Amino acid sequence: MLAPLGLIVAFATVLPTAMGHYTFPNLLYKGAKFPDYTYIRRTFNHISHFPLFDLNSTTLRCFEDENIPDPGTLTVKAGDTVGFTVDGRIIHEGPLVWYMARAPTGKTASTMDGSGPIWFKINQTTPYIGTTPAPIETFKWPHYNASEVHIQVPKCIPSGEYLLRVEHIAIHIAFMEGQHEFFGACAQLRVTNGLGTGAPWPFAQFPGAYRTDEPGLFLNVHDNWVQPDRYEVPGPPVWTC
Ligand SMILES: [Cu+2]
Repeated sequence: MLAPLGLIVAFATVLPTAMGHYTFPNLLYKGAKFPDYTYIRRTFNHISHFPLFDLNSTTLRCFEDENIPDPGTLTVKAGDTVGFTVDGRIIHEGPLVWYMARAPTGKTASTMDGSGPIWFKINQTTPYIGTTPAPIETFKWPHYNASEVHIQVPKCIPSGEYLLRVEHIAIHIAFMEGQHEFFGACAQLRVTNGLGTGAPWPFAQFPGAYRTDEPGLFLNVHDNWVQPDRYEVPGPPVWTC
């Protein structure tokens, strides 16, 4: 299936992974950088930096470690921008995807478990075509090599307690089904000043939102990949105010 050049490119891309992957340990807000896993649920890979492969795992919800202490909930205003640091930088090709989920009745950002169809997508990135002719450079991803990522909390959501979920999907070896790599984390937010005029939709659940054989997770992005403009980011469409 693979041309020799594709194989070489693929392995060249895989090599840096032995040096480590990436996590999202610090929340950034209004110029502050909070300590590791403050307002962010500590992730299962906080030491190993390993990716998550299993799309049927409940770990996909927040990449959460077992028996974590409550990291606390940060109060922000709707419309504010918050960020996550990337420990290790985003060293793989793939989309950066953002979701939020409101705490169900009787739950808070710290007590909700992220189960059920409660997640709405607020942003995602798509590749753009580069101008350099080298195979890897014929396409680019907006957050490749990023050490921080940022997102605006939608202005129109109702005030309330939410999880904010950041996810990077690495697809550099996704020419083999199931070899997508998922990285992510959830921040616990108390959103104030929400206009409440927007009704987020549609909702997804984890696990359940993704399939190993969908076009955005099972494809070869190497060897002069010709359709970056048609890349289909996994999951539901983005909802905006
Ligand atoms: Cu990797």
